[in-house]
Amino acid sequence: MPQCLICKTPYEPFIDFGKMPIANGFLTAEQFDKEYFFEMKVGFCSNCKMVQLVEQPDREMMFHENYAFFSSTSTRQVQHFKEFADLTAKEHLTLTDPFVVEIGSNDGIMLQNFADVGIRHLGIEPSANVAQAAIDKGIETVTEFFDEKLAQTIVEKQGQADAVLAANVMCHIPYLHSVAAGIKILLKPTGVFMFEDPYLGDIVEKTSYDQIYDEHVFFFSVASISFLFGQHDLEVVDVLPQNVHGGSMRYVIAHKGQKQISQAVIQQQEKEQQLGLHLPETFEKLRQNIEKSREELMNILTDMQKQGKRVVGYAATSKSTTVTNYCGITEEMVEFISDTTPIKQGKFSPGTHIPVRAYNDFCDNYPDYALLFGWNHAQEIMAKEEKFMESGGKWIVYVPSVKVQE
Ligand code: DWN
Ligand code: SAH
Repeated sequence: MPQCLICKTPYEPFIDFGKMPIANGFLTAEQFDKEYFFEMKVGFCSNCKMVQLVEQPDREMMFHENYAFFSSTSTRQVQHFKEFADLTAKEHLTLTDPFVVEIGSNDGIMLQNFADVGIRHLGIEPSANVAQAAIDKGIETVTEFFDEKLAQTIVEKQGQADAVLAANVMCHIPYLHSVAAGIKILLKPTGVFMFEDPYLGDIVEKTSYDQIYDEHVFFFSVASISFLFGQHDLEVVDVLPQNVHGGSMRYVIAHKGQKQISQAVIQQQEKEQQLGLHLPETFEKLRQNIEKSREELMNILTDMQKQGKRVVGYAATSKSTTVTNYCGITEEMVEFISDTTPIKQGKFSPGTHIPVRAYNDFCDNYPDYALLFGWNHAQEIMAKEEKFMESGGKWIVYVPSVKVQE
């Protein structure tokens, strides 16, 4: 039986997605026969309440010099991180010569805002190509994986931080005890660690199972995060729901006893009890909902195929790798996936080998249906695709439920 990565309690997985490739491993035809797969199973620890992948590929297989995700591909996300940075500066960088550190800083989408106004900052980003994109913009970045040892080095060279930030990266790191120990060392006595990740409550409520892929080893709740940081003499002092990536939660962590705990923390914990995030039955039900979602999506796609309709995937997201592989979506159903990221274009989708093409290929010859793999950016995407809809084009969506949408 696998053991919980946080508290070592043995647990039974509640779902097995079968063999999955590297979600961001977009590849050329010559690479097909060497493609790597792992068994993707997910479990719930009834002791510390952490939901987690049973097996995760080695970190160097996912985060390297050809990492395919560049954060700044979404204008909504650029705005979101500006707001996050502004709030941090206003509320937490009030002492003289403040220092802010970001874990998983990618192409500098957040740190740009501090660099622009001359605030002392440091990005920690192990994927060399996206780190270089940040460095090219004048953002201080080290190409390293964050852990306790690196935290010690940063403190020795640059001192402790007023604020440590992280977005969509904590859930990627299996060795979270080392990360929490590093935060304990890195934070000034009055400092805060603020991080956000897709929220387990939203995943359960919306059946957004495509948030599960190799990079996402954990699916957090206030309960599981409180347990983890509690073991390192740190505590959750505030939680703020975020309307990004289909529903995220921002957690504010401080040294124990340093800050007042907000009512929001208590209220969110009560909400989690109502949602049943502490009960194995909830995840049994989630498995059933995932299976139902797959069946409904495949019914639509096979129907379209029979009718000879053209379906094109919209955005070659990491999440789409889970959907295409788990459902068994083929090139016969989805002609190609359109994506704005140059490094993905001209390649094939991981596992299912559906061609990934430039955005212009979508615009130049609109399909009958667009399968919305970037559903978390629906607002931004719908706003710029009016012409597609005017041409009679319709959307196939699968979160929070499977449907065809005009
Ligand atoms: O946690 C993670 C999140 C933050 O980003 C990482 N593990 C990897 C990545 O996940 P994702 O690939 O599912 O992210 P997005 O932001 O849902 O999708 C980005 C992809 O969508 C890019 O390849 C660009 C593409 N895209 C597009 O083609 N047209 C995005 C938008 C907004 C568009 O209009
Ligand atoms: N913060 C950005 C990027 C999220 S993608 C955003 O929200 O858009 C996750 C990023 O975390 C990748 O760039 C990856 O290289 C990085 N990462 C993965 N493991 C890490 C670790 N141990 N320390 C720091 N960064 C890590």
